[in-house]
Order: sequence, then C-alpha cells, then structure tokens
Amino acid sequence: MVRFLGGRPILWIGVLVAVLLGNGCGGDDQSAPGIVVGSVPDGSSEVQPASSNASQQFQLAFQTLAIGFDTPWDLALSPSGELWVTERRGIVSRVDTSSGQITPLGSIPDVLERSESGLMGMAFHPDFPAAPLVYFVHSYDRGGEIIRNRLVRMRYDGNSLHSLEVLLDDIPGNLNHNGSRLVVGPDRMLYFSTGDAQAPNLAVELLSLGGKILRVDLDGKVPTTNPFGTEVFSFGHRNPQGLVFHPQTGELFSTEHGPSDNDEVNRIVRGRNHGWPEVHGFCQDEDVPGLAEAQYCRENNVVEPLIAWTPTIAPSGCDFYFGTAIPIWNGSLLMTTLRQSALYRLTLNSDATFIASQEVLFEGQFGRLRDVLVGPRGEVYLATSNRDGRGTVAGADRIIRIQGAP
Ligand SMILES: [Ca+2]
Ligand SMILES: [Ca+2]
Ligand SMILES: [Ca+2]
Repeated sequence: MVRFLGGRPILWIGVLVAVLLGNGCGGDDQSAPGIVVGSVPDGSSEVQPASSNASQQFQLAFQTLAIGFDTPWDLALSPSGELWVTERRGIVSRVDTSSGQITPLGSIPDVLERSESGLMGMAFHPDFPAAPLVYFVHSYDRGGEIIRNRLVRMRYDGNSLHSLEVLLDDIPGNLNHNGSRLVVGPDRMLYFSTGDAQAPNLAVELLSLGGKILRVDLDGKVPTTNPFGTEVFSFGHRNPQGLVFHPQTGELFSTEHGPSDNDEVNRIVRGRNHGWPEVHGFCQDEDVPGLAEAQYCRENNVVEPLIAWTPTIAPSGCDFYFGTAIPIWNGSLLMTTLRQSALYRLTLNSDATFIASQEVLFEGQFGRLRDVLVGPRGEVYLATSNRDGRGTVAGADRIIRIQGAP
C-alpha cells in the first residue's frame, strides 16, 4: 500500500517490479544476452537482461566485487575515493574497487555485537586524508549488560586505525532499534540517527538521545544552532537506518523501520516531531486502529513521511544517484531493504516533497541488503546482510557492484 498525503489528493500507484531472469550470484548466466563482466573473486558474473520496465531500457551488469564479510553494515566512500566498509562485529576494512581485495584496517575497541547491536555507521572527516579522522557509531556494554551506543573518532595512519576518542556516549541502545547511520552534512556537521532502543516514548522525550536525528560538530560538540541546546536535531523517530543528504538541495533524508506497519522515507525537518510512537506513517486515523493520529498531528506539528509501506519491507541504507553512467537513474534515491531483500529506486518530484515513482530491483536475488553506495564513476555498491541472524542465504556476506552496460 502506497499513499501520498500532505495537502494533496491521495494517489495510488502500482509497484513496478523488475523481471529478473538471473538466479543470483554464482548462477550461470553466461548465455544471457548482453555483456559479461570480468572475473570476480568467487567467479560469479551476471548480466541484467533486458525486460519491460524503466531500468530495462538499458542493461545493468552486476558482479560480486568482494566476499568474506560477516554482516557488513555501512559502506562509505572517502573524499579521496576509497571504499571502506564496517562489519557489525567491529571490523573496518578497505576494499580495492579494481581487484576486490579486502584489507582490514582495524577493530573498534569495546564493540558489543548482540542481536542488531554492534559496529554500525561510519563517516570520514570532510578534509580526509589531510585530516585523517574517521567517525564511527557502535554499541557497547555500559556495565551490567546495559547496551548503549556511542560516537567515536579514530585516526588513520594510511594502514590502520588508532587513537580512539569518544565524542558522545551513553546514547540509549538495546538488542534492537539502534539506528546509527552517520553522515557529514554540507554544513560540515555530523548527523546520525538513533533508535528508540525498544522504549518508544524515548522518541518524544527531548532530554533523551533515543529516537532522534542528532547533530554535533566534527569534535562532537553541540552546535549553537541546534534547536534545543542539545545534540537533538529532530525527534519522533523509531529506528532510522538510512540517512543521506540530497546533493543538490542539501536537505536530509532518512529511511525508517516502522513496527509491523508503515516503514517510511522522511525528509528531516530541524526541530520537528516526525511522529513516532503516536503516529505510524501518515497522519490519518484509520490505518492503525486505536491511534488518534489526526488530532495529535495537529497539536504537535508532526512531519509526515514522503512515503510509507504496509506491509513492511524493512528499509536500510540509502544514497542519491546523480550521474550519467546509468542515465535513467539520475536524480533517484536508492534504498536497500532487509526483509524484502531488494533495491528500491525512488524518484522525487521537482522540489523533493514527495515520491513520484518507485521501482523494485533485484528482489530476492542477493538476500538481505543493508546498505547502498554510489561510487565516483556512477557505479553502485550493495552490501548484503545474510549473516545478521535473520538471513536465509548461506555463505559469507558480499559487496555487489552494479554498473550500466555500455
Ligand atoms: Ca553508507
Ligand atoms: Ca514518522
Ligand atoms: Ca498513520
């Protein structure tokens, strides 16, 4: 079910589902029409055959770039063009985008990996490598088996990470609902999502750091321009696991896990309530029985999502695609999903206030997907999450590269 509200008539659109003829990594598509991508670490290469929807006007080639991971969580591109990846167990690695070689760079100290908690978000200092600093968000044990999350910074010497500094700690955490995607904004501030730590009311308690989008400067300090004099930038979030700035408008977008209904994409508004736990998805009363959403929304100036999905798909990472390598993807918001195990391509209207169309790609082809990253040459990387405890695809996790075929 897809709805668009916010002063507009409700529109209904169908979900475009790509017809995929390949059978996943390791499958034998050598005879399929189109190009064959060169050798890859596990010998798999695939061609996305032509079919009948938008992305099928041209061919997409995909391949396993690197394999051997255990629950990769965040893919990030350094300002100098390196591909780095975190694994939830605490490992940080660099991946050579030519050879697929994985080079471990170090472990983050005191990472607690239990259920959905562990090492999650990563972001580079905007002046990296001149300022050789990398930021991470991870879970730790505060003592007595109490899970908390923290923002840390480490120094990179060209080979490994060291000199850990804790910038912000004691952020509410739990086995699940830890949020923790981390990005640097055009204002050179760090933005990161926090989950409600399975305590829904934290999301609307302004003194709590749970269920929020937080903003701090590159030293972890509260900027004077924050709305409440704390790290809190926006509130009313359940478990946002995707966060990205629109490269042209500079606005911040998130993906957010709903409960058993209403997964969301949001445009984050400074200082505003984004609804959770009183509002699921859009402000209307009838979609979840028992919620008096409309009145609450009026009284609390709630920001509605751009789109909501029921049944849920479990959205994870997201990134904007601006480039010519896959021309019809230009301007799209790409989003991975865990439960639905697909890559979504969302298009926005001209002022980025609602989702104009959506396309579902690679559904079920690679298993659960945790993150998506657009590379410097218009290639797209996906991280699988089949070792996270909920996967059904055997074997190690991998990074997959998608390219437009010439
Ligand atoms: Ca990322
Ligand atoms: Ca919401
Ligand atoms: Ca609702």
